Amino acid sequence: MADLYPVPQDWAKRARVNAEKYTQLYGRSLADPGSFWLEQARRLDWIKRPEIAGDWSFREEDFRITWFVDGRLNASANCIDRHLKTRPDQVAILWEPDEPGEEARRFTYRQLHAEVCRFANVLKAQGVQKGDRVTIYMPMIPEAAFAILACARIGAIHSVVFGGFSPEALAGRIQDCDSKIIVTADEGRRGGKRVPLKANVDASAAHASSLQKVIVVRATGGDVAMQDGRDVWYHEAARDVEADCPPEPMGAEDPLFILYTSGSTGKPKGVLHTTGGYLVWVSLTHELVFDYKPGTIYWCAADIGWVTGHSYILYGPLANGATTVMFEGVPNWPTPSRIWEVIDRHGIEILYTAPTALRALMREGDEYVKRTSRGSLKLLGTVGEPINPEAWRWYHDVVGGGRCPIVDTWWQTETGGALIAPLPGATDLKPGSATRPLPGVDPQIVDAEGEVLTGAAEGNLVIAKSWPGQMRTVWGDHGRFFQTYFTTYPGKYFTGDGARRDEDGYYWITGRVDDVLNVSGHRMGTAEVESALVLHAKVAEAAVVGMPHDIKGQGIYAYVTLNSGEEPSDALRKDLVAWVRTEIGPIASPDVIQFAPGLPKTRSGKIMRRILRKIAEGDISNLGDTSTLADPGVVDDLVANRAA
Ligand code: 6R9
Repeated sequence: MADLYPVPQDWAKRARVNAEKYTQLYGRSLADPGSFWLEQARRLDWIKRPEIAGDWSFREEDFRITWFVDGRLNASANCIDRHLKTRPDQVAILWEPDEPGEEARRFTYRQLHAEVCRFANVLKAQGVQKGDRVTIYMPMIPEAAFAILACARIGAIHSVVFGGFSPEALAGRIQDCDSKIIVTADEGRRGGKRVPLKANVDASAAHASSLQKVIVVRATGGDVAMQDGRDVWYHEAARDVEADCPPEPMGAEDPLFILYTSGSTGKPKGVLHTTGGYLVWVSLTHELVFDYKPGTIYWCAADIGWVTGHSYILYGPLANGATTVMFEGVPNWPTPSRIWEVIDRHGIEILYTAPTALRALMREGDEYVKRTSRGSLKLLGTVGEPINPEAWRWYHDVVGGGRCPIVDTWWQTETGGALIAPLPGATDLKPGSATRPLPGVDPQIVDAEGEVLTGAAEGNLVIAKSWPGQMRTVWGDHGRFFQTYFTTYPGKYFTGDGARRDEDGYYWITGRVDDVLNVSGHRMGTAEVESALVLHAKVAEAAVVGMPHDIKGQGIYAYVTLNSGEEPSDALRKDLVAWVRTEIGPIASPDVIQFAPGLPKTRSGKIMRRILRKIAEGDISNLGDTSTLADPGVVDDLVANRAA
């Protein structure tokens, strides 16, 4: 067992949970979930404390998932108001701007309360009511947090759309949840560049007929067009509203937010999370996994537009009375030292980031790290994709100076918060393994037939029992929710991931087993990229697969068949890449486009992706059985014209 990093002794002594306590907590959580979860629910402030814990079934005949259903609470009151008694003057949100020379902004819990109340009153004044969907399309500025928490305060359902998504992608997400109002900014800033958010909203409006109001936060002062009767400057509207806004009492199962994520079909799913279970889950997991003690300066370097930003920049940390850092910029601007400089500047103790960022910074050499102190760091975390052991060791040895445990947290938009992750005071670490399940999580490895494999095994990862942070439905399509997650292995939640469990019971996530790509930790459905490509006037057909990529983890490899009469060219290749960027956003840019006169299809017309994946990976010696193809000849052409 050479590659084992035992729990450091001081961690075992000081942490909230040591190995013995973990075993006991985990055991109780599965043996007596009712009392375990009602006890855990006490970590929140309830208007009415629940007496019912989980009530769920993953079977078709009585399919249901509820947690704490008789409880009442408000998420924003839990993240703000209850800290006003204990830590009103502690910094809640510490904002680091894109420009390194610019001053950081700090909001204490008292100030956060005032800002969120004001934002909530502006939303109300614009007609937003409990249950309405509010789209939030914002840069990483404090107002994004205020808008999110303001929705929670008045019981509106927020749907945050990542600021890097295109007008088309934004329109689809506004329309799908029938959102009448959007909160945006004039522009965003990232790595010294401007992002035209308001102009993107204007462009999306033509395809989003539900949209009636646009609230615009002035962030850069850039010039934007304002449409009379539709567009409202936030700073103007905020002048006319009252300073206080009492939190709306919500049922535990009332929706808190929708977040769109890619699945294996073309249309992103609106993942719905509710209030009580989600908040219990993110608060508990944030406390356990980061061994969080209130006041510790903590930085989750995700974007607020992804679930990691929702759960571990905002809801989890704020529920726990944290000082949470929000960073407007990017890791490699103006230099690859930026992250480490921000850590030194603010005395950050916990850093939570993605393997893709680490790989990109690792490539620049150790000098950029070593010229900074990082003496404040105590704990490191990763999320978003499997971390390769090499990047893990670099993070541990170079970034953390060998002192800081790494918590590799496996989870999904659907799971609300981490499900498999080490606890720094309890779990010996193995580089590349997310280690063991958190309390209440019952993972299983099943084979293709659904047979549960025991002991050391590799197969598909399912979760056998509900946990409070589980998504409750796909917005507007409950049938799709059941169909997507509970029919592959009846009675179990199917994650879409493959995993291996070793002889010590440690889990090693091997990646997606469905048609979902993970590009730089961002989920992308192959079908979404394909639909974008075939919208192009010259494209007849497209098939997209993942390919190994040093920095991004996975890159996008697209096979494109042109309409007859159209000629392949480098110019067209560039045009298609630009096309996908405008249709979806820069994160979906294909890395490779191979023009293909034909795609390998079965006689029933199904594209054989297995073959396309192998060619993209360059593994052409072993293409497997091609005899079932309608025209085996196309494979020779694909191999001969490999583009990578
Ligand atoms: C939180 C988040 C979910 C997919 C998931 C898996 C991959 C996330 C991981 C990981 C290995 C980890 N993933 N964390 N794989 N180790 N620590 O990323 O949510 O964007 O929905 O992506 O990401 O494949 O299924 P989301």
